[in-house]
Amino acid sequence: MEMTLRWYGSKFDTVTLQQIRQIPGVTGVITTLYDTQPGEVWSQERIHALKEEVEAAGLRISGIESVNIHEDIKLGKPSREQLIANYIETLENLGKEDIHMVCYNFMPVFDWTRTELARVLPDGSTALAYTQKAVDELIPEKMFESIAGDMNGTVMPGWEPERMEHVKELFEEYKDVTADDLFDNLKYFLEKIMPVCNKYDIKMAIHPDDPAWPVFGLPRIITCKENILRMMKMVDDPHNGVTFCAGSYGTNLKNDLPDMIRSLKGRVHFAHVRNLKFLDPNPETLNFEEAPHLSRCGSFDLYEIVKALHDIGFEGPIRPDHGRMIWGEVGMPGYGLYDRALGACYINGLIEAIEKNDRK
Ligand code: CS2
Ligand code: MN
Repeated sequence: MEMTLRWYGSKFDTVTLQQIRQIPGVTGVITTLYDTQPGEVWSQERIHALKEEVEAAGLRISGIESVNIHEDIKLGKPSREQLIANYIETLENLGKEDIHMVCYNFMPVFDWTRTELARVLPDGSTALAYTQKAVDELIPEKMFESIAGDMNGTVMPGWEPERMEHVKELFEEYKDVTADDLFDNLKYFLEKIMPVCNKYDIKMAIHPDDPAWPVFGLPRIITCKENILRMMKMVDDPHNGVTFCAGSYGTNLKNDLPDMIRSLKGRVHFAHVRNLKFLDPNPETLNFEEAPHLSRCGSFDLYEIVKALHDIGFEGPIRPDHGRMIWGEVGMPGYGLYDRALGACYINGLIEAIEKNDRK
């Protein structure tokens, strides 16, 4: 496994490549062209420039998170033809620049959903958190305004203001879209892009929906073992794979994370490791916060998660996921330097222990 950190580019990230380079064991970044819109073609020149910048800092681009999917593709509208053609061109340009892993998601309207970006934990740090009650009381169109105040002036992935301007119309468009429609539209998209993925050996890695169940009456399909295996079979090509995001699948307590990983042998192309702490697991009143990566600090056994990844022979990029804001750091909630650096070291420690045991 290759330890990486997510990096949003020098214009948008408060963390620098030079800082990332000093985290022991981190050799690559997972990055993106953060100022592109879904549907836009990424030019080879821009990808090349990004690559040079990363390499000049002694790191490499281990993959992209994300090349976002335009809503019309998820909705299956006629305009998807052109948008898919553009996506293929972007993949081609990434392939020519020797980039072989692309993370994306297929969530309608909203990307991940949290109800608090800065819940104060007992130790004084702050973390992202979720309470069902808050979601139930929220008018979806107001979701953006309600969290914008906590973004510390950053633009958070999935919560770009341009996207949020159209939330109301989008809800209207998704009114009659069922989960099966969404599966069909995903299949259509994947079948179109598989040839270019095969040509350049680009592994597509779908990120789970977060939280892993339908929200605000919108269908969500990448939520559990049954659905993800359905998707793998639907387009049975190793380039159609997954981002195993422990924190996202783990929002749904019915998901057995190590078991899911083991069922996805050969199809996990990217791993996100993070811990959640459930203060109340009752689905009606559900309340959890994002915890430090250590198993003893949260509800997941990270050793078992990393062990399952190791056992299925996963060799791709892995990264700590959201961290808390600690030691007074100000930045994009979930994406500060310090707590993620601790997370990377902890996960690398687990990998070392597992590999050592293997040799015995
Ligand atoms: C991520 C998602 O930051 C996060 O919460 O888990 O934004 C993720 O990057 C996208 O859904 C992947 O396309
Ligand atoms: Mn994730």
